[in-house]
Amino acid sequence: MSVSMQFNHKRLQSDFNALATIGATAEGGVNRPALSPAHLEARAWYAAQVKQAGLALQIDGAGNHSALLRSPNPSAPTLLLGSHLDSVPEGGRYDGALGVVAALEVLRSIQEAGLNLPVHLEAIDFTDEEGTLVGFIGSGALAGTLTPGDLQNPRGGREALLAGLTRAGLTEDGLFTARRDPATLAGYLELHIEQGPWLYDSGVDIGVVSGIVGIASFRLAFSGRANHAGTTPMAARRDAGLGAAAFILAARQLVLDNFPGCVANVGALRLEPGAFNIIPGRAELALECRAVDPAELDRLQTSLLERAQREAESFGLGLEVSALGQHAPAPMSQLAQQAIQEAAAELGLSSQSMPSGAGHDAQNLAPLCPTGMVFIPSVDGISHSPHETSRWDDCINGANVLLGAALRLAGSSDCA
Ligand code: HGY
Ligand code: MN
Ligand code: MN
Repeated sequence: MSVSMQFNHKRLQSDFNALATIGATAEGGVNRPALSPAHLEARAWYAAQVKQAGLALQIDGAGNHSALLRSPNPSAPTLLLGSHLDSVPEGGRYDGALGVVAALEVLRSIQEAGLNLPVHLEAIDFTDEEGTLVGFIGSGALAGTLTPGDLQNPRGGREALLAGLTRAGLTEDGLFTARRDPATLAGYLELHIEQGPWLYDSGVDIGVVSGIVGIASFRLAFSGRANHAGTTPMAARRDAGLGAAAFILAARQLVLDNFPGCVANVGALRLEPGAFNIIPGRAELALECRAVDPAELDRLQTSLLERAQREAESFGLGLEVSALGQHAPAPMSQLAQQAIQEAAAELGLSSQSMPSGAGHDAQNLAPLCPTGMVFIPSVDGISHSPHETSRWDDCINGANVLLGAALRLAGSSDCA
């Protein structure tokens, strides 16, 4: 059987469009934070698609939803394909969703072709990839890297986590039953939009991901003294907002000057009590920093936290730092990269090896089994925005490459 099967493009597009209506926003994106009603609605939709396709549905203790196409060999390992149906708040339609519907389409196409593989195929939707609750709950639970400690002070807050688990019918203890024995895994492949400008600007069709960035998250709280905004002399203030503002600017300059290729972001800032006429006594900010190299990620976060302390002292402020989770950088497997590159070449598509500045579930799977990611161009590099979009031809290319790479990784031999 040739490994360059094609598949039902129309069905993929109708799935994608149907999914994009769930949690749709007026601006053209989606709002499906992990375990929110919209996210659970998307999962129910996915489950219905799986059943309609005559595939087995599996939901594990971490809420990961999977379609299964079993090999005739019951003791065969499982090749995982997939991504995530949750989104960032006010996000885009492609991030995660494309990878899940493409993975399902690969299973349906192989099933309809009557191809028997030496592996079970599983199209999985991972829980909380975006970290609006914890970050990588589903893939971390499956990989055995999620710990009870991760659930105590998560970046989305413990209350939101417990509410989400309850809404989804999940329990903290149940999350840890999702762990898989790595010996049962033949590999993991994920199709994803690049979420940056490189492929789109360079005109390359396919990105073959070489490695995924490491991510460290912190909550910083600058504390000063709330006071009257009108009667307190400017020189006598302990304004927590000044410490936070000075740190945000200093963090940007520190990364630009000393950490080429790394990033830092303050994605949320809250001033308390938060009134026009009160000097903010407290300023809380959400800090995230990323680096491809583990040692550099350590140096980066140390430098940022030292700088935060200096800014706090310069404005007479206190500083509390809460570490909210860290995900190690992960190299992709040579085997998977080669399968992706060959599948692209066979389809006459240009491809280029490239790192991922975005985090992905694949970084949890990489230490367990041969893991790879297929990137397609993001128009103008926009993502985590309702204006995130990709050309549909690129989506088809990506799904075809996912199919070809899956057949290669699965040994592509008919084992009937
Ligand atoms: O945040 C990220 O990098 C990914 O989109 N979850
Ligand atoms: Mn994603
Ligand atoms: Mn994302």
